[in-house]
Amino acid sequence: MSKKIAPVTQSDFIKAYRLMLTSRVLEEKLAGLYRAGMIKGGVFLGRGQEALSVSVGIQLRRGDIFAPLIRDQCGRLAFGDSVLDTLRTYLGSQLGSMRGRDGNIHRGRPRDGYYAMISHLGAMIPAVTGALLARRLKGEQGVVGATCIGEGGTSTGAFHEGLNAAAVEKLPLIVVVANNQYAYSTPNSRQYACTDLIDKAIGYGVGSHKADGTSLLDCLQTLRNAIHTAREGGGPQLVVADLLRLVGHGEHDDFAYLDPKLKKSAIGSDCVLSAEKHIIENGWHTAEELAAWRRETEEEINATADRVRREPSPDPSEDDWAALSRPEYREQYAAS
Ligand SMILES: Cc1ncc(C[n+]2csc(CCOP(=O)(O)OP(=O)(O)O)c2C)c(N)n1
Repeated sequence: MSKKIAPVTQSDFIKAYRLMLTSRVLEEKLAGLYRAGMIKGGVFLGRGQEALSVSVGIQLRRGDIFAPLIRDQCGRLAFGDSVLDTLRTYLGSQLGSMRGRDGNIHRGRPRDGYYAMISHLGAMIPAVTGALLARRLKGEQGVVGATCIGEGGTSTGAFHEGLNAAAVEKLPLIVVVANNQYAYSTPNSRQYACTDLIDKAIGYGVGSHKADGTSLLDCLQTLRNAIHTAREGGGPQLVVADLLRLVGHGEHDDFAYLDPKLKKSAIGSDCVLSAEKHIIENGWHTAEELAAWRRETEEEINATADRVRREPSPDPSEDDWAALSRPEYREQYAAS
């Protein structure tokens, strides 16, 4: 590889941690609003996956492609989504970029490289593979495309077809697998038979990177390496991070199937708390300062939610149901 990969600095770490904190507090708010009956549709949280998710979103550049999945609230914020637009989408505000039409997680800004997810597991891999091929055919260079998936999604045909095609074409695709031990209630022992998911990289002929999903430092450095390698022409890179989903599949799921041994194991630790420990132990900030950041974040998110709850909802009989891709909506969307 031509250029040296810079190590993660204190400032990189703190910037990523602040986004993790925002994401965590925002998701706690979303869970509360869901329980209070104020959110229609499902709420799927990324609690425990923030370190991995932020490490993808924050290290991509303008012009890159990011295709997040349901547990990537943190990566979305890191890639430029806002708390305001997130709350507008969940609360069905007509002023949000999805104009109150979305089922909470399919939001995106395709023209900024921020793709709206397709729910069918694995489908974003061929979508990003195709987009990268299109960019190559247009002569664009130096662009990478990253997409996230759970270990359950790696069992689909779309995962196989997309990754195989990207490997054959040597496209700059980064597939980030959050191995959170359960696909809904299906444990890993019923999901795949290889020893480690990362072994799949050998079969596809792509680069492989293993990360400790509970460690922000390790996730940042691993994703930095993977993104750099893909950008420099190394072809697709498979990143697998081991961690534990710290909540149910969605807020409707009580997670009664969780094996308590996993919760007590090393992968059961909370990446937000581990990042805070790292900051305090290195003497970068005190526990009091971190507590103040959390209070400020909570105040800001509560105020934004109160504002959004006063905004109008779409009126189904009055709404223009034309696609959001129409030029007039595109303009509004770009301005929001
Ligand atoms: C092709 C396909 N099959 C089934 C589903 C239903 N489904 C939605 S999420 C989910 C579990 C996903 O597990 P995993 O990929 O491990 O991601 P996690 O939810 O653990 O983050 C399933 C089975 C789907 N969306 N797409």
